[in-house]
Amino acid sequence: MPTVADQFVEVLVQAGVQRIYGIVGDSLNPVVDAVRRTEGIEWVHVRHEETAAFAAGAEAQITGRLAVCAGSCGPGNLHLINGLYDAHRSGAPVLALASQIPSEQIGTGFFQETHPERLFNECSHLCEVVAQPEQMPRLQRSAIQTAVGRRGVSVLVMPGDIAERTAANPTGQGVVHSEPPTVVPPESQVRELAEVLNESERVMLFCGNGTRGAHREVMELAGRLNAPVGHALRGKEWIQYDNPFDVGMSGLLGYGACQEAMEGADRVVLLGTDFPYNDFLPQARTVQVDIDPSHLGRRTVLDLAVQGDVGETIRAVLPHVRQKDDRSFLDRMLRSHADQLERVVEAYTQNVERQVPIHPEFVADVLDDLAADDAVFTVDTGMANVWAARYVTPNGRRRVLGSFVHGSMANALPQAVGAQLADPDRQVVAMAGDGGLSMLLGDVLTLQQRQLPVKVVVFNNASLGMVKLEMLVDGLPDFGTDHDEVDYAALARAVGMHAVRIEDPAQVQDGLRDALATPGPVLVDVRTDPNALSIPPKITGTQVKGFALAVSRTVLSGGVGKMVRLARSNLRNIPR
Ligand SMILES: Cc1ncc(C[n+]2csc(CCOP(=O)(O)OP(=O)(O)O)c2C)c(N)n1
Repeated sequence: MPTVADQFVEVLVQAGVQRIYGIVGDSLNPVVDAVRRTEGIEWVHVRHEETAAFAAGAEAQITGRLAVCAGSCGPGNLHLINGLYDAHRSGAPVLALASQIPSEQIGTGFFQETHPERLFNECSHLCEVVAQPEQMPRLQRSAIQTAVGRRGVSVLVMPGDIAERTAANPTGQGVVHSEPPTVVPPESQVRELAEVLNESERVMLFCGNGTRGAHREVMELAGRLNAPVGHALRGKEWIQYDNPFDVGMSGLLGYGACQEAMEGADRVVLLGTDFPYNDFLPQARTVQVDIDPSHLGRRTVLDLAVQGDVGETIRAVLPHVRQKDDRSFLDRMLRSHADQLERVVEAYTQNVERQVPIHPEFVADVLDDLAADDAVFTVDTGMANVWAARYVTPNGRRRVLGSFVHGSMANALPQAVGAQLADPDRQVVAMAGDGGLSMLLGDVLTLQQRQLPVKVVVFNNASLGMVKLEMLVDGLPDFGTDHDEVDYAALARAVGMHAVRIEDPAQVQDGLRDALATPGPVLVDVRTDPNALSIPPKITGTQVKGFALAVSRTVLSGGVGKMVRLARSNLRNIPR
């Protein structure tokens, strides 16, 4: 007779799950043993459960299908939490198994006791305890269906003794419904949207993650309206390529004329974006289209709110939208965008081939040139995010995964693990900060031991660079941000991994080219300039003041040389 654990694993296999990421232990052992005995599913041993959750989230984002992670009772599953928040907030269908202490001990303050059903509530659509075998497999199928259908996390909490018990119900066969429905707004809304677009003179489209799969439709609408098209970070990979209307990106990491276009437009159309920084939105003259009604109007006041899939909505509205003749707004924005790119982005990559320490933007630029057309980039929260946003050129086939909504550090390495396992033949490049890498460093061992051919490029500035920038902008001298230099290549070599350290800019091209061409895992540790900081496209008076204040404070405390260098490298980047 199968146990509940056997049944659990069988249901996963039926749902197409090929692996479970996690770390074995006590209450989880019956499930792990069932994996050992079951064909078609493997146990992926990682070194930190946070890696397990991030890897599952990345796998789900690459495949669009359910991915699974697991943690043993108490601290084991507690470690999953940050990665689960990230997966949930990224809309990645993930099932997490949080195993639990023996059921008879629950509530007694037993060894390792926690209450995962309370802890994981906020980062899941469904979080339930399997208290008796009779609940299975129905509860598990419901958890899977919820994760897949509502795109997010489900958590099952299962005491080890329940997992060991004989299954009470036949496993049977189940189906997972995974094709999302087409959401088209009602005719009245389509007409209203068309009217608003027709009566506006200068329309600007601002695109987010919800424009995935709607590139053609967005371009057609932009052409009809002569509308500049800007994007949020999560919209970049879907909308920036082959886009003659591109005016860049908004937000703290943004660049180009996106902000200017938003301010100059008499109508801003938010397409599939829940872009969180309301200060960057005009707070007027705005219409929004989103498949999720909870996104409508939550960042800005709206003239019109339309619930619908972006592609479907545009297809429905296009027949009612008149071709605009006047291109002057669009042309002005395109020119301004080109000028700004020239000044802001190119300023960094010109003459940087000789700069020591190596300019991180030079590294990102070279990486962009050399990486495969269908590479997956995983990008650490921190400055790597900025470099990826500015230098990784999307083309509709590449993917860029980051912790774009949750904003957690240390995501790049574990996400690369999941992306590579999901697609073993694809080039996966992790753009890691040295702070991020050191946080989950143990999982470099996972790359080596499984021989996952991930290429980890460490932007090693011996500093928590992003926070250094935040402090400067807030008028604080940087403090607690710098640490001793670490040779991550030496660390990687110590575990048998192929690794290179690059300190000379002349080695960047060849070093990265060789690394990408080397089979198996490779770590490239690039010693980069900690003072190469980016400045947001729209910097306020107070922020400038803060910047100046930090400069003078640091000068007063003796750090003249450093601040002069920093000021020099940033001056070129401040939009005029
Ligand atoms: C788990 C976590 N801790 C702290 C932060 C705050 N934080 C954001 S970026 C950052 C610095 C990242 O440093 P590093 O990985 O070295 O990258 P760099 O910015 O220097 O390129 C910190 C501390 C965070 N986002 N997540």
